[in-house]
Amino acid sequence: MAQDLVLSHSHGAVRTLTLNRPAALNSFTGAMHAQLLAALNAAAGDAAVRAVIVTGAGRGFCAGQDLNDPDMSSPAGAAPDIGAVVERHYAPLALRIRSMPVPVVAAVNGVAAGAGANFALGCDMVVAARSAGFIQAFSKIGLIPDCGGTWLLPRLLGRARALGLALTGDRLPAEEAQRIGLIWQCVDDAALMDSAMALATRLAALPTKALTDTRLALDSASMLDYAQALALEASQQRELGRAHDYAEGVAAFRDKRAAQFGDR
Ligand code: T3D
Repeated sequence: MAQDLVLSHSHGAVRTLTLNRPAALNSFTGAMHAQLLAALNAAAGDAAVRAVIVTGAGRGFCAGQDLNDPDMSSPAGAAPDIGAVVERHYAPLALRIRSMPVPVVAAVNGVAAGAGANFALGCDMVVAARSAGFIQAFSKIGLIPDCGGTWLLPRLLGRARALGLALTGDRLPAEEAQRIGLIWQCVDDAALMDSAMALATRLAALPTKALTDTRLALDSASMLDYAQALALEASQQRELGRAHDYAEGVAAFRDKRAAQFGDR
């Protein structure tokens, strides 16, 4: 029987996906990639799911590529085609996270290194345990940041800090990551999962389509000029304004009651 390399658990409208290779700090193998993508697709396709948490089993979040994974190696003697690994696994993962129809919260329970760091940073909100740290480990093995790192890091931090972290591969503690705006929140280790669940539950009760459209608008705006961004805002508002959630939000405001959002 195939090993459960990604555990899936639902609590109300929140689906928690746990990377489950703790002995290797949840580093990515081809098999774990396949299970993670399947679990994300299942959450995306389930109308009962309105927020997703990703986290790691054991003391680490994810140490990036499993550097011992035989699935990733090339035929004996051939130079490895790491570009193919990125195309086959990391690009689809990064794009899947960014196109999820529900918000995704990363609960970073321990070290997040290499592609593991950028997998977390690609999520919509990142909550990290105080003992966790983020490491752009790529330069230490002769690679560049992948899994979206080259796009995400300068946007989140500016060029100087992005380049500094990527060149040195130094560990950035969670507290510092919060201070410089790389992540949403750093919390005490014991409070991590409760904090992530409270945040995901709060997001799950909000108008999902508006949340994911907000992600799309912000990501798109960084590549648009001002007039184009305004045009995109108008087009998205036009669509959202015709949807149930907007009517419900306004009605709830007028009736002084809690809104019951349902669009996805
Ligand atoms: O094909 C491709 O390569 C393309 C894709 C590239 C994307 C990438 O992610 S490249 C970056 C790959 N990741 C790394 O280079 C990180 C390697 N790991 C580390 O530097 C350290 O393990 C950490 C800084 C993350 C944590 O250090 P520490 O001291 O807390 O733990 P440790 O003792 O090093 O690791 C614990 C165990 O996990 C250990 O196994 P053992 O000796 O107890 O049996 C270690 O070998 C294993 N482990 C950690 N990271 C990986 C790993 N095993 C395989 N691959 C790993 N990446």
